[in-house]
Amino acid sequence: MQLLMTGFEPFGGSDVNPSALLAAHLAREQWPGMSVAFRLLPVVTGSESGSARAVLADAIADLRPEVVVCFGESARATHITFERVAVNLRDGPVDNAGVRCTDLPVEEGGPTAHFVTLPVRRMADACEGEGVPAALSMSAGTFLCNEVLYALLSGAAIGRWGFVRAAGFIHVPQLPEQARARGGPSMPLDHVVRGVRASVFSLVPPLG
Ligand code: PCA
Repeated sequence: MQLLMTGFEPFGGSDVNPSALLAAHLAREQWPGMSVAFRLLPVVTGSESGSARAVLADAIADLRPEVVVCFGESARATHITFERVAVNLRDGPVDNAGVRCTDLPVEEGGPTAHFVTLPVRRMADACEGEGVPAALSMSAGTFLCNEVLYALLSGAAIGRWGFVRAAGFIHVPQLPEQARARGGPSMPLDHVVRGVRASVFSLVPPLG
């Protein structure tokens, strides 16, 4: 099974993004029965060259993964947060290219929402089984994580990426060092890695 993991570059004045550290770390590990690749996504909205969506689309075309798991940071998250849905709305803070979207769709004329196709409950249970708090979420927000998830699910749904059998998004809490600088909840990276590793491992044996 070919699995693609993505994380985002730092944004919002931080010099680190735990989602990239996590995904890069996991992609370096040995995964029996799986081939795992990592790509870093820019925090850039839109679909033009250099955007998160364009980098993700290139990676998917290149690797032809059966499973895609994207990771992002949420400064509000207290748990490893398994997103269940993406909505057709871009309304967020300024991205790393200085662009802010207000009241824009991800895809003009696209459906209101797409459901994630990863077995999120099984994955969250596996995370909890490692003693790492997990939660299912009904909103990935309206910034770039939601945008990337919407585009990913849309591409898989319309058969652009017919080989993608399951795709989804996991938000992870900020790191303790980030929380010390700006407040809010946090989780040490080794806990995040342990919980998410178990979640991803629960995808083997293969998806039903
Ligand atoms: N989190 C942001 C975008 C990049 C990231 O790691 C979000 O939740 O949309």
